[in-house]
Amino acid sequence: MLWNDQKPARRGMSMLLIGLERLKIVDLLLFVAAMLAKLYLFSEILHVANMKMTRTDAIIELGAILLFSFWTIWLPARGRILSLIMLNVIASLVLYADIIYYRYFQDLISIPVLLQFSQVDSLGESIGTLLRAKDFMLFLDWIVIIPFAIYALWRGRSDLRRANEFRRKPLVWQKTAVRVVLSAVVFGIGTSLVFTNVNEAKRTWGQGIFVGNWWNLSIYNVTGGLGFHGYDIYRYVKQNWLDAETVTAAQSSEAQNWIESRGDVRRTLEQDQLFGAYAGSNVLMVQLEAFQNFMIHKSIGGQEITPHLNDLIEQSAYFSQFYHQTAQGRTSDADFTANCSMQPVSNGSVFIQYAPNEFDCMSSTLKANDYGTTVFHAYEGGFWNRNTMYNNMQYDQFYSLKHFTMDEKIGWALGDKSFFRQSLDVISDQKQPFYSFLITLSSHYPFTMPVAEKSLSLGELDGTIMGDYLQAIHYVDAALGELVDRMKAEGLWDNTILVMYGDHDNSIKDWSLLETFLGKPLSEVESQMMLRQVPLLVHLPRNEHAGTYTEVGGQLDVTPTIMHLLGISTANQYLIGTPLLTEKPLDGKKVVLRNGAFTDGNVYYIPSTDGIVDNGACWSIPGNAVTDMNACIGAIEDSRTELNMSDQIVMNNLIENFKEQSATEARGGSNMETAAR
Ligand code: GP9
Ligand code: MN
Repeated sequence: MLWNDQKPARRGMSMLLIGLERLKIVDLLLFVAAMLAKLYLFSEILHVANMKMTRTDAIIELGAILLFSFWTIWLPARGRILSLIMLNVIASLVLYADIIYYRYFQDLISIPVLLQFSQVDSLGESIGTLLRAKDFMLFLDWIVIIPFAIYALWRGRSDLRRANEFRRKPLVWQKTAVRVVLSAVVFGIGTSLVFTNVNEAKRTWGQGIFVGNWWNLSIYNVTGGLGFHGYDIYRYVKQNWLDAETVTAAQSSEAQNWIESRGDVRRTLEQDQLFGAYAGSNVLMVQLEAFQNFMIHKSIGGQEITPHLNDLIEQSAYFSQFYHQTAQGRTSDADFTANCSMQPVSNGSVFIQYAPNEFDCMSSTLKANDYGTTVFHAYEGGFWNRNTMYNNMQYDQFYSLKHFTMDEKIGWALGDKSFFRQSLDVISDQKQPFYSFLITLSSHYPFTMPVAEKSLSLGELDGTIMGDYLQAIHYVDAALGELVDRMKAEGLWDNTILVMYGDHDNSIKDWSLLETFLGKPLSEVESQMMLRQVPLLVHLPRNEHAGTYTEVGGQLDVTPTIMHLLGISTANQYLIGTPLLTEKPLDGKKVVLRNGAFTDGNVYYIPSTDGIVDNGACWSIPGNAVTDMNACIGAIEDSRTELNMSDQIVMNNLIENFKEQSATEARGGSNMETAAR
């Protein structure tokens, strides 16, 4: 007999190997069972709120396992078994890495995260606190399969040869035919299990998840663990290779000249009186969730909706014609446009798709100018890929949900009053000067507030989504009042520039509710402007330069405005915006919105969805009527150029090239100088 001369352990291994080979794809079935168990365990260990594995999830996982492993059927027995073991080891390690990463970052590992290794590296020091004994269960099967793999590698070939010596061998074509048909069947089953269910989710409860791409966990919720990584690889390859358009040298230098001309505009403004008037001040900037400009100075049932902001406006520079410039990336776009002064991309979010790229954001510039830089947002750190993007934006520290004590639950997470209170506890101890960026959340759609915080009498808007919005804004306004009081109490009021702006519209689609609230019907241009306008307030030490500024501006102008006040030159930086707070407003200022709309304060161009210029409408703002297209035509061209140039730069990471080029030129210049001397 084959194993008469073997020790019992080796004999067992040998029998197992021969048994698996004789029973054909039993090894594949064992692999599927082990992987399913692991993925179930994975979902239990992660324990993400509202994401328990359902029957449909298990079916999708099963399909994904089949797609992951069907190709092993092409291989001869030993190769197939070893490949399945290899797949098991890879999948187990990836899932384990996900678990560790999730415990720290509340997200799953993706390729861009791996490429930006310094972020994963920050796990290093806290790794001990992230390990749990129960994680061992993920590797239980290794107790058998690892020694078995070693045996199969070492003795497998000769065992199988000896066992098969006296068996009738099928012809090569028979073997090939069986393998091709079987693998095609397994592949077909896997594809249909995954895609039928994922497409159903995309059509129903998961609409927009793959377009918005806002959180890896939301994608995992649809695709499962293996599916998420498959999708992540597809997303990366598509973006970086399949869809990647190469920029020619001519296009790159066109984009460089264009953006440098924006720097030239800012350079001329450096002669302005206000340039550097607040050098060395702290900067505290608050991005307000869904806070629209039409809330300011309004009352309902005799009560002011934003009494604290209305008071603060008296002491601040308030921009009443200020626009959000966001697209699908919503909150993350507002963050990007206001901090990095580039247009968002039209599909998806820069935070998700281009997080590792080079930008000249306020945080990195201020850090280079010896500021302490922190960002605060009381929600999961992985949402909108913030962990990765904030790392790239060079914040010293990101305070996400896990850093806060949940002592006031409102809407998605922590109430803004507690959020400000706890953030100020950190800020007041920070080294100065600092840049602190706070992102609120309580007024997020659908504006669910606890009864105790609903203090407005709403009349006919009671019980409507607009009514809920007003209650939420009223609460946020009170929270802002507390923030100001606290800044005064901490001695920060007179050495800090306080900036506030709304991130985007409130997502209420029913215009009639807005008309009811305003008590008048709105023309198309009025509704478009109302939808896009958010407030911008800049409070300066000693209430200086307070007043209402009616010149147009947008989120891309926020960083240039603050840098101007601090006297930090952005003339050589790659930013699109221009300072809004200057002694004399800039001539011909325009705000370009991502959908191709623009305004200069006199006209407002509403583009048509087909992109044909003439199908859009050029509105006169003072006339509240459509006017001759000639009043818009030149600026439409400029707006399109702005969007194209910004896309070229953002999507091809051109800022990195521009900087390398100027560094080389500078080196060349100094070499020539040395040679001349
Ligand atoms: C969550 C918050 C909400 O972190 O940013 O994002 P939104 O849905 O408004 O884009
Ligand atoms: Mn938002």
